[in-house]
Amino acid sequence: FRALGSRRSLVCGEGTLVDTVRHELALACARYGGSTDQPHPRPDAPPSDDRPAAGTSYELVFALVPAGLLPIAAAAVDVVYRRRHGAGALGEEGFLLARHAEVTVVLAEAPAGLLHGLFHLVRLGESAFGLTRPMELHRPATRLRMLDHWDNVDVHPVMGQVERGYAGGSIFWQDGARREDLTRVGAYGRLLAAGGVNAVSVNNVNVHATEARLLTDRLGDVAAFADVLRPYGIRVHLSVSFAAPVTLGGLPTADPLDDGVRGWWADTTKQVYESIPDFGGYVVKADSEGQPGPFGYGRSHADGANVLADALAPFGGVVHWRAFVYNHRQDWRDRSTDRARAAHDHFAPLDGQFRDNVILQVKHGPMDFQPREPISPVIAAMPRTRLAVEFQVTQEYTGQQRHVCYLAPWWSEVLGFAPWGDDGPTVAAVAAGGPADGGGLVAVSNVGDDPFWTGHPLAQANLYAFGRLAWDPRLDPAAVLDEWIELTFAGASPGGPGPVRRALHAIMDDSWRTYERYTAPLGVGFMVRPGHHYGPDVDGYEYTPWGTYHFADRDGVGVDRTRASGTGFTGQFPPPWRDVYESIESCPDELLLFFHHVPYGHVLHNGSTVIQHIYDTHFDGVEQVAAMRQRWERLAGVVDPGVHARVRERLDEQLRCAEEWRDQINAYFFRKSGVPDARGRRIH
Ligand code: GCW
Repeated sequence: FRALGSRRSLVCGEGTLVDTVRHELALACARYGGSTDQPHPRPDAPPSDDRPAAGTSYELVFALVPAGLLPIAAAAVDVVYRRRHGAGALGEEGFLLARHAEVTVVLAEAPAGLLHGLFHLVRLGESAFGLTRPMELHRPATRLRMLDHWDNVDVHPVMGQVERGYAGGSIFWQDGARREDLTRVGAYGRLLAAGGVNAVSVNNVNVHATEARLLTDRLGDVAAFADVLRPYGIRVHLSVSFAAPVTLGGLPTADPLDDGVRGWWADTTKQVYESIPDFGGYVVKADSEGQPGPFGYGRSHADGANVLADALAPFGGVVHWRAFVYNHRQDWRDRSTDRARAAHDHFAPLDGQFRDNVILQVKHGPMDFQPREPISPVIAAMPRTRLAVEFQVTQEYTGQQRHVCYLAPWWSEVLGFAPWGDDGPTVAAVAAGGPADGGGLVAVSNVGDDPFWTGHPLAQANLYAFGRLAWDPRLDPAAVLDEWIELTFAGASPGGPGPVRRALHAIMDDSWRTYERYTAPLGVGFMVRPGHHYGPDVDGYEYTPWGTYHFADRDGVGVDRTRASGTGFTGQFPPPWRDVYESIESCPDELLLFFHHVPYGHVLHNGSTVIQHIYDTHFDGVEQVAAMRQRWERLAGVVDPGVHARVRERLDEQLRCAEEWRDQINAYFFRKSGVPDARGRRIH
């Protein structure tokens, strides 16, 4: 904020979010000696000594157009902007940044645009005030950019308070009650807005008894969070139980086609909007992993989603209906059932049957947030449905915030993937929607009440990067990381951010691929300890009902998902991918074992055999972690000691765990195959 807070600024416009911009600038000015002003002080406002006298020339101006309140450069910029882009080009959240007559100007058509413009300037720092700057128009690629919390009010006996949470307890609740002091929730809103997120769902999609009541008698909790998040342009959403009409309403059924049930959802929703007029909507996990849903009444997921959508429609709310529906009581002996197929089998036939305010929330891969999967074919199968793509910022399968794993390169690859081939739209374009709004991007948050927010301090970069990529999926992950390093460490280290920047890029840029190297090979996935999902256990899930198998035997490994001889999953993709994945020759190496069962001697495109590739990547992965640790060591005394100590402790654990992965995976495949390492390294 130094570049902004040391200047003379003016903020024109009214509304909660404009007040936030003003407030942020005032704080920065108090710290860095600048001043901030507004054009028309209210008649009742006390005279202020530090108000610049009339005629002050401003260096920074924020204005809503067409407010045009002042004879400043805004008017000139405004003319140019309208000629080029037409009115309405900025939308609800966009902004225009220009340098005119030595004034940096941020213009927006709605208050949220000024807030996003403010944070953009914070990122730019001094360069926002350079002599020349071409005019820039910024608007988000997609309207809905949401984080889902898997927070419980109570501490769940198995999952803890935050399901798959690796950063302590919930920032929202403590000891079964809403936290009295919500300062941290407000700071969280500010943090999210700075990245570009504009919606938060506050509670776990597995809705337990206490949490179900957030919809009714505990709605006050949600309203309190909404009050604190609103000044940062963040709407609150709520996970609800499909069985609520029975469990909360006392009705005999939750059948979505029952009039009493429809009425209950309509009345209950009306009450929600009475307390929270800008409430975002509901999130629902139905008929999945034990959650109730429409199947219980012989109804479809469209019937289920639409009843909630109808209740929300009069108020402009949406329902995020999750597509994570599969048989979690599979028989491992049964080779015809394929969990990867499930979402497409259930949902693709329903395309066109959902209301406009239903958003089908699809995990980016067909399985479950593994470090490598193909994209979910559902993303390419429902042109008449609003789709949101779901990511997992919380590192359930990517090291649980004990391992450094910068996920933006992975998300960026997914978002840039073109399901219909290079000439067709990307995944990001599907989420953004065509002429009408798409469903946007959603991610599971990695935040808790940990003093560093995310357990592993470097995991903060994932939270930031999700927001930035949701705003603009074309951003380069390394550039986003650079922004995060600058915002987090600039000024905090005696030698300037240079050494920290170099070290963090070396540690983080490739850390997702490093993680991939020492864990399950070639896209086969899982091989984690059942239940908590941390650390290796090659056969941990092999004979369970969860549908996550690798089928390794003495001859080979991998899942045959071809149409020719396997589960037929490849056929759920449109061309060209249905054929690219079908053929062993064209299937990309990194997904080979996801799609094919191959012998250990099968030669990859990279020239190595499958077995030798397994050995090599596992030895390499561990060496890379050891190098990360050394680099971090050299930052002792350069970064804050508390941060240094925490990251060091985590890197020690990462190295220990990576060695365990290496040794178990290598030993397992050596024992199965009997093929020795061509380089004669030690395999246990
Ligand atoms: O990845 C799995 C997790 C569950 C989670 C589920 C989901 C909230 O292991 O803990 O439940 O996904 O996405 O619904």
